Formats: sequence, C-alpha cells, structure tokens
Amino acid sequence: MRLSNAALASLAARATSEVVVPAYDRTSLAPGIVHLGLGAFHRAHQAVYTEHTLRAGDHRWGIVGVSLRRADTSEALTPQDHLYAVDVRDGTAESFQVIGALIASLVAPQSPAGVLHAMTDPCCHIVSLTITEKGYCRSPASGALQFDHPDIAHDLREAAAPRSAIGFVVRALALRRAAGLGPFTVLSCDNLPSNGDTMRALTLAFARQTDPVLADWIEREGAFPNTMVDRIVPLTTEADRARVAKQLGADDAWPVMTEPFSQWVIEDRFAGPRPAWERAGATLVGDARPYEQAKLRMLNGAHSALAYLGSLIGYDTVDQAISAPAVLNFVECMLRDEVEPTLSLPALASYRAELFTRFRNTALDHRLQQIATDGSQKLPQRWLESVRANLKRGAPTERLAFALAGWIAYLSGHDETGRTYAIADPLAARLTEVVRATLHSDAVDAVRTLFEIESIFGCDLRAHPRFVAQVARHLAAIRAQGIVKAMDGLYRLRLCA
Ligand code: CS2
Repeated sequence: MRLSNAALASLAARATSEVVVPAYDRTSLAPGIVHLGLGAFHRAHQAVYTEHTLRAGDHRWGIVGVSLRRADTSEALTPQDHLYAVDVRDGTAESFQVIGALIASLVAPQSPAGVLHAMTDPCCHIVSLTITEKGYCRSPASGALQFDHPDIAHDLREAAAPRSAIGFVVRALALRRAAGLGPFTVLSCDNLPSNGDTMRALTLAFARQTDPVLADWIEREGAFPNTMVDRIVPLTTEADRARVAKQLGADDAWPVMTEPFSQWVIEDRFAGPRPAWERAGATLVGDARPYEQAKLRMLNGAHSALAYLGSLIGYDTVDQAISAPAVLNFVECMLRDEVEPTLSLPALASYRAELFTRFRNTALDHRLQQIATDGSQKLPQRWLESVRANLKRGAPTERLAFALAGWIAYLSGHDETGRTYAIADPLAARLTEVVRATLHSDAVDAVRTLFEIESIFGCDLRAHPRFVAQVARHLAAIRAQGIVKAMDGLYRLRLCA
C-alpha cells in the first residue's frame, strides 16, 4: 500500500505514540505558505513546525512546495498526495510522524507561471526559502548580487518566466503590488549570515535594476526576518525507505531522516499574519543574528572541519570522524579557542558539548561528502569570519588555518587511503585547477594563488602574511605526513591543553 490520503484511515488505526499521522481535514488547508527549495531539510524542519499549528486547528498554513530545478521530489510525493514520513532517530529510539502540511508541489522550470500564481494568491502570506548558499547568486565574500550570474541575467531579461528565487520573489511582489495586495513575508531559512537582511539586499538590488518604484515599495512594506534554523538531515537511503515502510505499514517514496534535536529562531517582524510557530517550539526574538552567527561558526564550522579532515583520513560519516580522539580534540580546541571567543551568546561551552552529542548519533549515517559540497559558498561564513575576528584582535588562528589547509588538501580529489571522490562546488573547475597547478610547488604559492579568488577570500586575507604562512605550513605538513600526524604537530605548538 502506498502512502496517500486514502491510506490515512488504516494508518491511523495502527498509530501509536511512536507513529503519528494527521487527523485533521487536509481538504480545508489554505495555501498560506509557498516554499522555494522543496528539499529534505524543509520537510524535516519548517514543515514539522507548521504541522503542529495545523494540528492545533489553524488551517491557514498549508504549504505549496516549489522545486527550483529538479522534478524528483515532486514526482515522488505527488502520487502520495504529498504526504511523507519524518523518521526521527538516535541510537536508542525511533519515531515516525506523517506530515500533512505539504498540499501541493510545483517544479519551477515546468511551470514558472504556476509558481507565480501560487505566490500571488491572496491567501499566501509567507514565501520561505531553503535554496542553499549558492541559490542566492551572490558573491560569498562581499554578499553582492552577481548580475552576471546566468540565472540573474536571464531573469532580468525575462521577468515573466524567472529561474532564480530572487527573480520569482521580485516578479511575484510586482504582481501583488499591481493587484493591490500587500507583500508576503520573505523568510530565508538558509545557513547564511543575516539571511533575511541578505535576501532583502539582493531582492532590492534586483528590483532597483528593473523598477525603482517597486524597489521603494518593497523597501517600505516588505519584511525579511532573519532566522536561525538547525536540524541535521542526512540523505535518505534505500535502507531508510524499507524501515519506514515496515514501521508505517505503507510505502513512502521519499521519507526524510532526522535527529530528535530541532531549533528555529525567528525575528518576529512579519508583513502579515504568521503561524504560531512558537507553540511548536520555535523561538521568536527581536534579533536572531547572534544565534545565527553562533550556529554557523560552531555547528556548521565544526561540520565543515569534520567533512574535509575526516574525509581525507578516510572516514565516511560524521559519527565515525568525531569518534577519532585526534579529530574530536582538534575540533574541540578549534571551537573553544578560536571560535567561541568571537561570539556574543552566553553558555557556549554547553552548546559545544551538546553539538558533540548530536554528532555522535550513529543512527543518522550522516555522510561527510554531503557536508563537503559547495565549500566555496560555505567557508566564508563558517570559518573566515572567525579568522577575521581573531586577526583583528591578535588572537590565535592556528586551527582555523589548519582546517583551511585541510580543505585545500581535500580539493586534490583523493583521500589518504587512495580513494577518489568528485569535488561538488560551483567553483570546482577553478579550485581544482589551482590545486593541480600548484601541487608540486611550494605550499605558500598554492595558498597565495587560492587566496586570489576574491569571491571566497575577499581581498583582505591575502594581506595577512602571518595567516598565509600558517595555512601554508599546515598544508605542507598535511601533504608530507597526513592529517593525523600533522595534527600531532599542533600539540607541539602547545596550543591545546
Ligand atoms: C551541514 C548542514 O551540509 C552541511 O553543510 O553543515 O546542512 C547542517 O547539517 C545543518 O545546518 C544543521 O542544522
């Protein structure tokens, strides 16, 4: 039996405290949210919070999910009436929740007009986004909109059939204004610093280019709250599908896997109504940026270090890498000595301890290669902002420099056991070319050449000879001795107790 509305009654009969299914009337849901970027993260995070408000009786918040590129999620979920299971796992317990909040899915390249139609529906009050870092078509270092990005250039020419999230948002806001409707709230849920402010600046830059009056209206009436989102969501495997089918008693073509932990901090400034997400555990605040910064630099910063250093050693998953004492110690010292001092939130030591407990979750099978993707888009906010803060204060940067050297070594495309892997990154061609061309030259040359890539490193970091020399020294050590021995060298520097 396939998961579907028709199957819900028999699933409800089997429901337990570990298997929860929607009991409300799904036909009464209004399309209050359009979500751009219908990936596993959204389905395991924001959709779960929204499900809570639907179960509590506020039926204004059905979600229309939009895939901006691929049709696979929509094709998997449409035959099952967009129902899917969230499988929450740690080493000791497992629970399943069938989510009913997703009411439709659209594939933007197949129907840009359909997407714009959903975004201009008077019921739609929120357009949320999980489009990943590269979906913002911005320079990761400066944050400026890349007007020469193919999708942005296209959307400036063909406004009625956009391709990028920014093109869709600006066009839909123009249509709403023309129809006498207010703007929707744009809710970025990506791992970017000041994600709402960032999206606002990009939206305004695009709108100014085409219609300054519209840009003024967005500036006046629009709302782009910053958010911090956190839940670890690994890729779904065939084994996961089989387990979910057995537990649920119905086949789900694309369930999502996740951990028990979930956090969502949202700035409470919306252009119109919003779901009472706080009743589902979200934290509504005046300023989400300190939370965002701490999460990006600590959780995501540690993740990227584990991804590159762990992959090079030959590990496959986060829990394997964090179980290696040398790796754990490295990441712990990096966070404690070089990241936490750059942050303003209190109680970071206990936050760090909680992160390591989450990373040790053996039931998640969270692949390092999944995290290793798109380093050029991720590292500026995950590592380089901490580096800059430390350089400014004359504070240590040794471990962040080591992690960066690890990334450069990772770009060679093979680990220390000889296994090869592909570099998945929008700048892959340029990065691998630099690394290949400088492989046999002095490590300082390799680092200097890489630091010339301004969209990642800006133009300030290459002007710090001490930092360049640090990265180069660690890169030379990693190349000569391997990660673990090179890490040992760090102890001789007496950096860590
Ligand atoms: C990860 C994040 O893939 C990655 O880059 O660091 O997706 C991470 O799992 C989430 O941000 C956790 O909230």
